[in-house]
Amino acid sequence: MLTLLTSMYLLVRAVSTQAEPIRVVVTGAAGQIAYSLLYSIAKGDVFGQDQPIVLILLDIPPMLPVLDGVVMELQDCALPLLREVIPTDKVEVGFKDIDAAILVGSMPRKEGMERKDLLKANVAIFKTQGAALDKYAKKTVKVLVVGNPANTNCLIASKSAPSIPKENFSCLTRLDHNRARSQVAMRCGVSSDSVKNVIIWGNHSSTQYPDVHHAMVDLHGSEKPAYDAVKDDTWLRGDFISTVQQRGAAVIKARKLSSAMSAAKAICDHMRDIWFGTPEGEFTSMGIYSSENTYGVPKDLIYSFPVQIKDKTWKIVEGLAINDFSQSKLDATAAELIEERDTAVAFLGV
Ligand code: NAX
Repeated sequence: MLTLLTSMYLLVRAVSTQAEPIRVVVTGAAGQIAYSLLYSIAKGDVFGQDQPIVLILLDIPPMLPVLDGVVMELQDCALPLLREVIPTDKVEVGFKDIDAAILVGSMPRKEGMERKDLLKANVAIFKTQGAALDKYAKKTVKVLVVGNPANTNCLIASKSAPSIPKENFSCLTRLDHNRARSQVAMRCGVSSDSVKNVIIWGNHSSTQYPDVHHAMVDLHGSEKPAYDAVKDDTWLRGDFISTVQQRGAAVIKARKLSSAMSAAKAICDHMRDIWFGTPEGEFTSMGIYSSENTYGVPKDLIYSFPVQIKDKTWKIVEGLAINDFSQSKLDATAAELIEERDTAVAFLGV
């Protein structure tokens, strides 16, 4: 019996170690977020410890020499799951048959540049990349947009890839979600995993609405609503919200560089939840396509909602009570997204 069990175990192990590699592309791969991100992906933190990976690094032509350095470092990590690393500046190579796309690459804001000009430069990149995804990627590809303005870039990429389901596209608001979670945890003197079900609504910008009306805090064994645990409504409705909204700017001011380590961690959290699902009874935040006017959010936006994920499919958490204070904030961030979308669509003609 023991021998039979042992040989079955060895067989299962052999099969699992022979799993087909998945192809994952990271754009902006020579940039600072990618530098913090690639190691975690390559060592199995996102797609699983038994999932071999072909990692494709896409950036623009002047960055190819830098990519060579990143490739050497990945090789030098001697990671068993990493089957191949492909550096490229061509979308037809970068997006060929991919299973997951993490679109970080974008144009940074230059001095004196208007917000609208930055938006136009970036949505043009995401139009091209959306069209390339449509042409070259698997139809099951999961696309995560990180490059800013992340929501509108994601919308444009999705509109430019009509053969890929809109549900396969999402944008990163997990960093904001993690920031909100951590702020509440620090305030209550508990670890971040003692706080669950915070929500980021709307745009990944300073109009986003970090909402803890449905969050729960485990205060040393007793679970309480966040408002009861924090016991400071003024802070929760004031400084807490502005701290999360302005956190990116605060990091830039202090570090003279934008958030990279925390952004990379959030990307891993987001993609891992898509791949393996959210824990039972918990939800997370991500920018997804609004098709149903849920919570009064206009259709045809990429808007951050509370979601639960199962079998690689998200579902908006519905039926949460939204008070007037919250509703006005949901509406304000939607208004900004409508303006961004209309500017982008008029400019690109998509
Ligand atoms: P970096 O400037 O360090 O890197 C960007 C990289 O993108 C560069 O290597 C650049 O050559 C490349 N790139 C530019 N155009 C490209 C194209 N057409 N195809 C492929 N690659 C291209 O920026 P980094 O700090 O890594 O940030 C990247 C983006 O993430 C920025 O847009 C940033 O604003 C955004 N962020 C979004 C966050 C979110 O939560 N959604 C948080 C972190 C970050 O601020």
